[in-house]
Amino acid sequence: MALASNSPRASIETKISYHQGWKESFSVIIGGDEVRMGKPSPEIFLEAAKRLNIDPSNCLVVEDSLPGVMAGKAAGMEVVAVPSLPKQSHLYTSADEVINSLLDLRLEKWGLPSFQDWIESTLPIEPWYIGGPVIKGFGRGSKVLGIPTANLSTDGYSTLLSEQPSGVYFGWAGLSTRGVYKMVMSIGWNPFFNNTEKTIEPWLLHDFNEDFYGEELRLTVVGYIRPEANFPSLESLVAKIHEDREVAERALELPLYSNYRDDPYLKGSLQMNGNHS
Ligand code: ADP
Ligand code: RBF
Ligand code: MG
Repeated sequence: MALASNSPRASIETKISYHQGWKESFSVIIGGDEVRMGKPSPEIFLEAAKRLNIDPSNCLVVEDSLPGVMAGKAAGMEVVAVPSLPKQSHLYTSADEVINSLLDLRLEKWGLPSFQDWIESTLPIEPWYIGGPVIKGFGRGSKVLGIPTANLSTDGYSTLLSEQPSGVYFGWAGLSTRGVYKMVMSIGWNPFFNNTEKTIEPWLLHDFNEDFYGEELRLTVVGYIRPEANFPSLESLVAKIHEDREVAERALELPLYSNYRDDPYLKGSLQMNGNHS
């Protein structure tokens, strides 16, 4: 595995030093100042292949930039593009595949050994936390899809939200006055409806007899299922979301995920306001 970047070698060294174990993951590291021409010239990738002692046609390039994709293709390599900006995938047509985030990198598609951490159609992630009062959404979850999603305000979470790839996730949901429930959610722009704002839409896997707008909702997000997608019909979108529900229901029984049901964060406001009901 090689790292080939247009950044000067010294900048790469500095940046990588903040990430433990990363430097050791690469057997070759090349900076832009170590070749005559940077990307989009194929030179840097050809040099990387040479130092790896691997034929360019046997290399897979993972790239976030357009010049990088061009360089990889010019080097005769296969290229997976992971655009760093959302909604830019249409610009990357020369790539062999465009994925939304590294969560969707499937090495087995390219004849490489697959990642071993996928389990029962889910990818465990470093848990992350988000909470706040339930706000009004577009009003179409229950009405149009028959799937209510308790939308969360994104106020104060803009950094977290911009760092989290869009997609379908699952975990545990705590409602301050009610309890802890399984949860499956989408984060993103809902391609089927093409929203302009990135939203967080958790579906709590429990039948409630009433709405709970304004109540404090806390989420512990523990796993990833799939990227957001567009669908040819409303029925196929609904069917897919029900499939997601089944995947989440099952996965959350695994100790790996079920342990987080007791995460103190989910009940935080209960303890903090001394409400023992
Ligand atoms: P909105 O567009 O305002 O989010 P929805 O049609 O998506 O409206 O309905 C979501 C609302 O339904 C939630 O805010 C909540 O008050 C209520 N609700 C009832 N049951 C559930 C559930 N199982 N999961 C999520 N929200 C639910
Ligand atoms: N919307 C999409 O446009 N594409 C999706 O792939 C998608 N997946 C979803 C998965 C789950 C588990 C949930 C709860 C919602 C999903 N939605 C998706 C969002 C759905 O469009 C949204 O909840 C409604 O538009 C209500 O605002
Ligand atoms: Mg909703």
